[in-house]
Amino acid sequence: PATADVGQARERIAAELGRVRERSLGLTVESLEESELVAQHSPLMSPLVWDLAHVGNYEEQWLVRAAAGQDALRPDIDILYDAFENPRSARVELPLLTPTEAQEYNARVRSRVLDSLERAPLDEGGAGLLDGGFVYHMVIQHEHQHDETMLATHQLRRGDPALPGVAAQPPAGTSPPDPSEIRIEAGPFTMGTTADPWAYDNERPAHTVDLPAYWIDSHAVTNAAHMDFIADGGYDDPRWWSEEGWEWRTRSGKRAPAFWHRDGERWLRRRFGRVEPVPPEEPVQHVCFHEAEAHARWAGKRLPTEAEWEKAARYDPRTGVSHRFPWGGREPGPEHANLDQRLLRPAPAGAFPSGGAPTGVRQMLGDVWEWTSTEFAGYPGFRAFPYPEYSEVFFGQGYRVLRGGSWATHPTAVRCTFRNWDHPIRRQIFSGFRCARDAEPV
Ligand code: AVJ
Ligand code: FE
Repeated sequence: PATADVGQARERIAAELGRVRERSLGLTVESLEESELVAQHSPLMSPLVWDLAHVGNYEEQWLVRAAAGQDALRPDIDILYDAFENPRSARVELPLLTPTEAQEYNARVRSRVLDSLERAPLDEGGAGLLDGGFVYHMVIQHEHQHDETMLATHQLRRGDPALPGVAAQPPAGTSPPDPSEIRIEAGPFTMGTTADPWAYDNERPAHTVDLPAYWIDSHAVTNAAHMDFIADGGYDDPRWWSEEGWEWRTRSGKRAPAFWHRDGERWLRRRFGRVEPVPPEEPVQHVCFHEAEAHARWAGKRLPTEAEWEKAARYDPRTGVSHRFPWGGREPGPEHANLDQRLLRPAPAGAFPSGGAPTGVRQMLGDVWEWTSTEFAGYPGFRAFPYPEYSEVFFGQGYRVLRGGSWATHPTAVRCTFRNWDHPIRRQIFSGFRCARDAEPV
């Protein structure tokens, strides 16, 4: 039976590798001219052609060299695509591969990978690179994460739309969220994971966390609620902001989420090159941690900790079991969550009743990444694997954890244990939030 399982695992890996590459090409060479691929659309982002060759170079380093033990194809370009050597703002100045060269390089790497996959011992025991297919999953997720980053670059670019426009159509089963808050009783739950062969080092190991009772919103904060915060003078009232947040607010001059602008009485937003009225029922998007925190305080609440977020998302109070997804163990489908770049926008609050958690919270996965109050750090017993530059070097640097993935996240790159992080001032990512508050003990 082990042999049949390994055969199936290889097929799944090959299929996922093919799917993610299709997406990367769709967001680059298939949607933009060469001049736009090599351009710097924002100092916050890489030129898209950098992301394209970077995912190929990462694949070469991990699957051709480390996993298959083969000689390097292009050791000379490692330095160009090293994210630590080159800050995003400087990548446009590098002697990068052209879009055509990048495509050819990626294809050469890929054919080596598919060859060696046939022989890869995926059932290898212990905690090796190949165990359970780990390093392949890591490479697939890495490319999907860059695809989401590429979409943030698309959102920042000016000019005619390059992506299809998508109308706001509430998915079937959408109804106003009710109740608006859920009480989670005090008690321990299992946070993180030890066994998941897709989990990054920062999700490990599984450990017990005991939380006091708290309330958490059943859905993410909507544009309507954020327009109320704005109308109530929230951006001009230092009472709601932390000292650091107020510093950001005054220095930046920002008074609304990114990509919003005022048109008389209305708020409009630019979405991938098209302007539309801000849809009131959608989760607010493109807010930074400081804006999320200020809004929550204005509402008489606070942001959840990441433990509170994870417990609400995956803990079943009836059985005491923590699940991989809010709805259980089944792979995410279109009925569960707004993932996978299907809608190209968040779905209204109250969508996806089939994707709810046993606690009653909705839309924990998909729609918008949710800021938490927690600073990114390692769990007790953390061990960097397979390299410290994925997570460990970001610990204790003031990054805040975001949870749950967005509409732009691929299903293989999110689960209830998945941890994302960013600087508290960043808002070009597909970020929103939900609120929480302490509960009075019963
Ligand atoms: C987990 C999204 C913060 O983009 O910086 C990509 C993912 N790491 N290449 C990032 C990542 C290496 C990472 N985030
Ligand atoms: Fe990367």
